[in-house]
Amino acid sequence: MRSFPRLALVVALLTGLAASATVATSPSAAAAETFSAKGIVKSFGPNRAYVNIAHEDIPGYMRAMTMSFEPKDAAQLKDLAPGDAVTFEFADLGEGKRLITRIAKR
Ligand SMILES: [Cu+2]
Repeated sequence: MRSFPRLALVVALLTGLAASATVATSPSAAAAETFSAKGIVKSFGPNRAYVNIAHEDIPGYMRAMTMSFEPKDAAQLKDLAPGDAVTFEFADLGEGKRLITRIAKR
């Protein structure tokens, strides 16, 4: 069976990839902390794929600055406009990805 060694190699590689992916993702998944913040909506990305918010200090996380957050669901951003003051909660998923879990005007 000529193709068997190749198949075995592919299976071994995939198993190895799956194992390393598990190792790579579990620390960040465990560290996916959520934070509450206040800020002002500044602008949106194309199709509201993200929102730039000038956020206030977030204790234990970072000082005040403007940065982007991705909505968990695009509908979360539909009633917002630049200049709106908001309170929001987000999860830091690592690698610069921050997902808004809740956002409301204040
Ligand atoms: Cu920031």
